[in-house]
Amino acid sequence: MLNPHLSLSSEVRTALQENRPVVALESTIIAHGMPYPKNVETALLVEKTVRDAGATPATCAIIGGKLMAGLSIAEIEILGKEGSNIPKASRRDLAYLLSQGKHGATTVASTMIVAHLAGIRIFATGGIGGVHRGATITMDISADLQELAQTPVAVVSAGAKSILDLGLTLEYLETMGVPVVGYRCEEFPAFYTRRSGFGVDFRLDSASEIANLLKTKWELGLRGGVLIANPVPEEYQLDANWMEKTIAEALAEADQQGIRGKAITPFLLAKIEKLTGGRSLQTNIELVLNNARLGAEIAVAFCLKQQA
Ligand code: PSU
Ligand code: MN
Repeated sequence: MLNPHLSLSSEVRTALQENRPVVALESTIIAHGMPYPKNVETALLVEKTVRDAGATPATCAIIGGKLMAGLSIAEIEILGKEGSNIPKASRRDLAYLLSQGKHGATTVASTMIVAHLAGIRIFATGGIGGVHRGATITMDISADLQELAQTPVAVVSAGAKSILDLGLTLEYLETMGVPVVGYRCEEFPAFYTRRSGFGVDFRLDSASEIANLLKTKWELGLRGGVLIANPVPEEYQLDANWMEKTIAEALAEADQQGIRGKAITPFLLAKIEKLTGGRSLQTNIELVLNNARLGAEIAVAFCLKQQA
């Protein structure tokens, strides 16, 4: 029985019924993470990438008070065009937006919730939220981390941006029992760059081994997800020192303007894009496509193992 608040596109419903691989995708990245029309173009290209790799894409959002897995092109257009007019919806926002019949752009946390309700195990995105720099004072820790601790969905990301405190983010995940798997890498990637100076917990070099780890974790009845770190392809990574300077400048400006809470990540993303003359956006797009590809490969491998 499907949850009464959830609605699946016919493509997603059929794929799930036939036990075919499905990859969940988020929508905060569309409404708050990239400018129009690049956001819509990218969202559609990400869906195509998932399809080309043999899985069905399920872009998630809240439309008119319904949790959606699988959006029409028109719905993706609305999210992209309306941008920041669409509320950024994390776990705490769901009940309000649904009960008011509103739209919402789902974060990593809430996309995991939608995926889980729909029966989707694999989710690909750009970067996850984490423990912010200065969190010892602000207590700004993304709800994405708690979600990884409790909801059984694997999240493929290019690590996390160094707008966050990556060391504390990894400590938090360890405390919560969330395995951090590096796909063909030993270091946790820092989104725009392949390296961060922090190690992953385990390196795995194939989608099949990752699918095996997921199956094993969930067979054990261990709750929560797995974070799969997939570094941005070499040719698209940005210079680490330049990014560190740029991020410091963006953080200083956010501080000056008193930007806080859920507004901070979108603010920093837009600022970094401006400061890098759009190069951060190009890298962002490429790493999302790269994650969509790996997400689909893992979903295909996971499906095979479920049927074996
Ligand atoms: N990191 C990015 N791009 C994004 C986000 C994070 O590089 O678009 C979005 C994701 O949706 C993530 C959310 O779940 O920001 C985290 O926001 P917060 O820190 O407010 O929980
Ligand atoms: Mn936050």
